[in-house]
Order: sequence, then structure tokens, then C-alpha cells
Amino acid sequence: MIFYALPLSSYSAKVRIVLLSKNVSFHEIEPPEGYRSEAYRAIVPTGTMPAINDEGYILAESEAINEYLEECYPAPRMLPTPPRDRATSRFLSRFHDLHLDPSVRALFPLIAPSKRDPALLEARTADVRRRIDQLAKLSLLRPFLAGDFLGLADCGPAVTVPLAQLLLDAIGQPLELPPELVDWQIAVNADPAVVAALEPWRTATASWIAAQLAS
Ligand SMILES: N[C@@H](CCC(=O)N[C@@H](CS)C(=O)NCC(=O)O)C(=O)O
Repeated sequence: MIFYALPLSSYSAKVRIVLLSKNVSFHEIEPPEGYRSEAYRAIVPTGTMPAINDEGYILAESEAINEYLEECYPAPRMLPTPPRDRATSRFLSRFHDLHLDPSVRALFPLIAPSKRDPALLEARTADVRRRIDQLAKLSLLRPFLAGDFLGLADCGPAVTVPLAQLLLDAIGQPLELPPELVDWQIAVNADPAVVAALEPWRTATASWIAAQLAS
């Protein structure tokens, strides 16, 4: 399986967690000539990353990829069995992709000190804190977001919550996680697949933030 990804991409890290958890044999490469390029669109029509090529089967969108991996590689399972917990897991994944991650991503243009608009910064940091509080309220936290094992619902927030922490640290407004999420983060960070999947992302993100702060 070919995995199109970049170290700096948080959605790539979200899928990498599942690939490593399930011990899938894969070859990670950067999109040829970059995502959105003609060359990459010839393979992945949306031009978006991450994507996989599984023996000629092309699939983009992190959550679709993770669900496909869950079906092709059922062990260890990453979706709960009871229908309501399963639905909650899927709800949390959508909450992450549609609300939490876009809120955190909206801080990117404001990290460089020269580009900080105080009013915008205040509004966007407040929005991130609101979304993090919502994540704590909406999750099952047993101690993972949708149950008692690392599941698909954890994979996005496993990257986006530390991203929010790093970005808010960079602007001097550290994020205090709700206590339930502190326990969740300890459990997630104890998982070897999460540690390995996030390692390239942590290095690339630290460099990007340092470059922004110096600009
Ligand atoms: N909804 C997508 C989001 C992934 C995403 O935002 N990827 C960025 C790179 S990190 C991208 O491909 N951007 C190109 C575009 O949107 O045209 C997913 O879950 O895979």
C-alpha cells in the first residue's frame, strides 16, 4: 500500500496512527510535485492528502481511509461494537474534521508575531478553547474518546489537541485542558503507535512554529 503523506500534515498523522496500530505494511511517500499538483491529481483526482493506493485502489479523505483500514484489517479493532458507541465514534470523528481541526487551523496565519491582529487572535483562541471544551463534553472518556481502547475517534484529536497546545504556547496563551482530557491525553500518548505516528509530525511542526516565530 502506498500512503501519500507529509510529515507536517496533521491529517496524515491521523491516518498514520491507524496504519501503525494495525501493523499494515505500507510505503509512505510525498505527493509527486506536491499536493494539488497536476502530477498528483493524475493519481488522486481531488489533489488532497492524505491518500492511499492499495494495489490500484485510490482513496482520499482521512476518515474514509481509516474506516477502510478498519474493515480490511479488523485487528486490533478501532470501532466500538454497540451501535450507539459506534455512532458516537463516527460523530466525534466528524466533529473533529468539521469543527475542532478547522478552529485550530485558523490560528496558523496568526503565529508570526508581525501578523497578529489582537482582536482576531482573541476571537480565534476563544473559539479553540470552546471547541476543546465541547470535545470533553461530547466524548465518552472511558478513558478514550469513544470507549476503553484506542479507536478511530481518538486519531484526529490525538494530533489536533497537541497542535492546539503548541500553537497557543507559541502565542503565549497556554491551553489548560479540561481534567478529563488530561487523563485521555495520558492514555493516548502511552500508545506506541501514537508515539511513532506523531514523531515526524512533532519534528516538522516544531520547525514550522520556530520559523513563524522568527519571521
Ligand atoms: N478532509 C481532508 C482534509 C485533509 C487536508 O486538509 N489536507 C490538506 C493538506 S494537509 C490538503 O490536501 N489540501 C489541499 C486542498 O485542500 O486542495 C481529510 O480528512 O483528509
